[in-house]
Amino acid sequence: MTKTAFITGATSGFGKACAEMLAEKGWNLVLSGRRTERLQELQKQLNNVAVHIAVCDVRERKQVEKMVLDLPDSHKNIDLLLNNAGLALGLKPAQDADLDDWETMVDTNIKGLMYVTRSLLPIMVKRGQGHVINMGSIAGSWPYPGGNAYGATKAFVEQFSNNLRADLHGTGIRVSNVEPGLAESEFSVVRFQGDQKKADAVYDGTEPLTPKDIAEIVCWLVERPPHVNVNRLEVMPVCQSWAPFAIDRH
Ligand code: NDP
Ligand code: 8X3
Repeated sequence: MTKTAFITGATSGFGKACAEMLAEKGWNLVLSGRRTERLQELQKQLNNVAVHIAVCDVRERKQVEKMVLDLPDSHKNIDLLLNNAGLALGLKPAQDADLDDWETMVDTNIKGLMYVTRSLLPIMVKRGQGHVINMGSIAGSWPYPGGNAYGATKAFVEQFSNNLRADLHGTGIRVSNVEPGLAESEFSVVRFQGDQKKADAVYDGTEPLTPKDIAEIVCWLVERPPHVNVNRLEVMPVCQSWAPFAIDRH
């Protein structure tokens, strides 16, 4: 039987790559994001499967609720919810950071993810099957200078994922948190407010993860047998690891 995936943040990066890979595997798709044209282009591109477009700003609770209510019967039975929409804004230390940026990250990465999850879960629970895959980050476990509110939102995603597992005990629904490190997408262009040069510098001289790497991981997770739940999966490119603790010497 054909399966259906609901992907937030499908207009770019990880979300788009996951849509492409799941379509190759024959999944029907609900593709969500704010940029309508990109969703339409992707729908045209993925013409081997049934794609429903759901234009939505995940920060808007009413829009999210309507998006779920408006799902056509053909796309109501969600087997995979990929909570991927998210962003980082800025890299300034906390004392200089823009509070509006912090609010946008909280509204998108935390509240948006909660709205989508809460709206779709009853459908999944009723069916007694499904998989929620949340897009966390290494930033949720490992602090770095300038990571401040972004890292904290991803720590929320990790703990929310664990708590979802506890609540969904006995329902048959799986929950996984994917925690990628350095990966090249539009992430850094967004973080640096459109400054492509600054964004490119993040990846200069490195071999970062690609959206395709993440899509392969998402597909692997969802293709595990139904009795197997991977709770969290942290992945970095080989070029990335940890640094020593910073010590301020006088
Ligand atoms: P991209 O910037 O390429 O993609 C982000 C996606 O999120 C876009 O499709 C965007 O769609 C969507 N999005 C952002 N804000 C909203 C909103 N308010 N409402 C709806 N959709 C929104 O970045 P990535 O693919 O790299 O990021 C995907 C996820 O992975 C994010 O949660 C990010 O935090 C996480 N991540 C990224 C890493 C990286 O290094 N790239 C590493 C670890 C985690 P649109 O603008 O059309 O609305
Ligand atoms: C994105 C990875 O290290 O830029 O979540 O925070 S990092």
